[in-house]
Amino acid sequence: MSFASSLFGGLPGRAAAFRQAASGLAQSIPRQAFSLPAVYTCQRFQSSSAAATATADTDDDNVDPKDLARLRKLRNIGISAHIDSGKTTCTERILFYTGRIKEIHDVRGRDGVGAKMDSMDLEREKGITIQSAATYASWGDNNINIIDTPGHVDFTIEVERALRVLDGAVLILCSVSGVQSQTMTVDRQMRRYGVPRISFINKMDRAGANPFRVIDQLRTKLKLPAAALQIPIGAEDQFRGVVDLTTWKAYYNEGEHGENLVEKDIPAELMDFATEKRQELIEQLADVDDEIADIFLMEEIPTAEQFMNAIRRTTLSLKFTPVLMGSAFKNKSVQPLLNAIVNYLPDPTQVKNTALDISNDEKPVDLSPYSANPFVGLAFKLEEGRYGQLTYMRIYQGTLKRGSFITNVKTGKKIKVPRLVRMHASDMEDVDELGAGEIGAIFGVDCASGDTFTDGTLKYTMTSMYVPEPVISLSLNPVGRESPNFSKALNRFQKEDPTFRVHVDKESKETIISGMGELHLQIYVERMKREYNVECTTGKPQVAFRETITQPAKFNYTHKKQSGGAGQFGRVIGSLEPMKMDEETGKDIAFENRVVGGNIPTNYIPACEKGFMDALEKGPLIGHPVNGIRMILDDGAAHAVDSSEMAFRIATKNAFQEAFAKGRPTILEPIMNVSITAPTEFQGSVIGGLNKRKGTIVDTDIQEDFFTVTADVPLNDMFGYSTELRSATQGKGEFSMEYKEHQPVQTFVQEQLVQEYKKKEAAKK
Ligand SMILES: Nc1nc2c(ncn2[C@@H]2O[C@H](COP(=O)(O)OP(=O)(O)OP(=O)(O)O)[C@@H](O)[C@H]2O)c(=O)[nH]1
Ligand SMILES: *[C@@H]1O[C@H](CO)[C@@H](O)[C@H](O)[C@H]1NC(C)=O
Ligand SMILES: *[C@@H]1O[C@H](CO)[C@@H](O)[C@H](O)[C@H]1NC(C)=O
Ligand SMILES: *[C@@H]1O[C@H](CO)[C@@H](O)[C@H](O)[C@H]1NC(C)=O
Ligand SMILES: *[C@@H]1O[C@H](CO)[C@@H](O)[C@H](O)[C@H]1NC(C)=O
Ligand SMILES: [Mg+2]
Repeated sequence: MSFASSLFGGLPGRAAAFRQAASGLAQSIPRQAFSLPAVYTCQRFQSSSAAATATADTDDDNVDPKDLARLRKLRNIGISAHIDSGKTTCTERILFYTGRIKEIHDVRGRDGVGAKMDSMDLEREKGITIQSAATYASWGDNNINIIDTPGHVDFTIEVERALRVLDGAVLILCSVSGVQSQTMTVDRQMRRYGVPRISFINKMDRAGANPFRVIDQLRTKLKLPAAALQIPIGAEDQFRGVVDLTTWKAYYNEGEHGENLVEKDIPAELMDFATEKRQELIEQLADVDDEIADIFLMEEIPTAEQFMNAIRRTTLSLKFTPVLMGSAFKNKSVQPLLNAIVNYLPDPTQVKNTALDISNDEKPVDLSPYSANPFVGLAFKLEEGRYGQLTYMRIYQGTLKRGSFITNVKTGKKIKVPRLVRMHASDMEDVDELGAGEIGAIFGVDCASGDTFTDGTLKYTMTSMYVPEPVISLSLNPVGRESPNFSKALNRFQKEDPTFRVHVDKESKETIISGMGELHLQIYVERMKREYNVECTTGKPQVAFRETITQPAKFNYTHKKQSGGAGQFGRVIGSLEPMKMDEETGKDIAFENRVVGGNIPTNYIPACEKGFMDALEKGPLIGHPVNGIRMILDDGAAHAVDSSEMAFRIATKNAFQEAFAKGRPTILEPIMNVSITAPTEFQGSVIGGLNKRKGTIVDTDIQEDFFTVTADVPLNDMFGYSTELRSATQGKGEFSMEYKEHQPVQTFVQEQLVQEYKKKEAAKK
């Protein structure tokens, strides 16, 4: 029986169709697909994707065959892509076709219910995803854990932590706007964690849909060897189904909800095009796979199974991404995506995960994803709920049982697992145990995001995830009576979201919140009001400026006070110099002590370093944090009676400020990578608008009726851009932006900022 030949036999009724789909699928997957040679195990957290040497399969010998069978049928996948590409809509269809939910509710649907995965009120109102949500479904006898992630870059940490713990991903693209700058961000995140992915071109029903242009962009913009496994039948609002180039059949969705996937012969008029695209697929695969290369050289056509095995091999080793297409909203061609998830994305045994063994000098150790091994799990996400903290956990090896004891490796604390659940968006289902490779959540356990848990016999920690720096901040003032809810809410948000920071300005005593963008902060302000009944007024959003110097400067500073009482004396001599970010440590500030001969007694050196840290907090120019500086302490002097830690701390701080002024100081501002897509008729006004906002155009690209322009624009000049773009393009333009780097502001801007700051400071006195 060839793959999918008996798929969807056309039995009446949805349930029957599901069963049929499921069993047909399960039988039709060739064995080999699930027993790939070890070399195809994909490597996580290594830069070279293809270099697969070690393998998680090494101890297969003593693995319980039942456990192995379970793992082979498990997929942990994430759905990520740029904003509004249809991730949540697609997940909703997946849940429906797998029988997980009984009816479909659309994002911004007219019924006002909202999609299952967008469970927060605010998400349903705004029609966007804010928090990633986890769920699970079964397709045939395969179990799939799914995390739907937000697309907006303000919530990028949600994507980051999902990709950290998932084995594979679906990259969704829009058939019209294609690869956008945010797609590139997601692509970088996927590469960072070495996640194999399949691509799904959604919205094939839209006017201007062109999947092959999108595939071109995958190749050129993302440098991804990609090829379509399907071609569309009908276009735009006539889009009816797909031709599968590997099985050489056509598939249509029939039934009220598109629940019957009907297999037919390829329409005659599409034969030529299908043949051409199949050849393209063979050529792309031949580039990255030896078996297909041989078949290609012999000018033969691979069988469906040869195709499938090659696509699986190359996808797992990150050499290829298969491209599928459909329209989630129109209930078209989602089932083939589910089949592809099972067929082409790895099971947990095919992903290598590494931990560091603390009891052995942090030596890397491979984790082995079987239930019989000692338990190792990573807490990757926290949520404060009605019943206490909900901790999402990925189980890397061993079994997590309700009532068992686990140890937090960082704190050494031993805790009992009071309640264990599987998540289904905001609902949960209690379970007694979760096996290796699973994703679930535990209740009522206090820990931090990124903590590793073990059964107590191992001292392993997993590497944590990448956390980007906040770029924007606001002052926040509660209205009316002081309520403990204000700080309660801020503490909770801070704990849940590492990209959200709170601090109190020492002088103004105002609470300052910082995060990844205006929307990010707005959402928290709104949640304070709804969930904690604390209404707040906010100050004007400020970009996260930084201060630095551009040339070295020396200091020789004496702090001296001898008027009555105990005197104070401390002298520090040395220099400041600009410092680039250290690639390894990620640090761009350093304090170096080169004092010899005890001119500053060693016990005062830490106080000097503290003085340096004090000075970094609030830069001399406009009171923003100082970065990119190394302070070198060469020499100094102390007094037998009058010197103290305090005296050296103050001396160093003042010395820093004195030298800073001589180091040609400059203000740095965040520069954003902005990408705009709109119909070509608006190109002039869009580019004019960017110029007004001090944008530097990096690239423009015209594809049929649409143009895409990429520009570097200071974040400080991007306030209110979405409104401007909407009116400049009659609502037809879309834009996305992400943080690129900090760059010096223009001289006149610096002068302006400094004047403003001086005025504000003077007003305080
Ligand atoms: N025409 C068309 N519209 C679609 C399709 N899929 C989704 N949409 C619409 O696109 C909009 C965004 O869909 P979502 O599913 O919320 O997109 P998302 O990727 O989850 O968005 P974020 O989570 O906010 O990043 C909604 O209005 C959907 O109805 C599709 O296949 N065709
Ligand atoms: C900025 O965007 C362009 C095009 O979208 C891309 O080529 C570039 O890599 C991006 N750079 C950064 C730092 O994000
Ligand atoms: C898709 O299926 C849902 C669920 O039954 C239905 O409400 C919706 O109208 C369908 N959409 C289309 C375009 O057929
Ligand atoms: C504080 O927040 C809780 C919800 O977390 C809410 O029930 C309570 O009413 C709030 N208290 C006040 C004084 O608003
Ligand atoms: C530092 O200043 C002191 C007093 O102002 C002076 O005696 C000393 O020579 C100076 N040292 C250096 C290295 O300039
Ligand atoms: Mg969404």
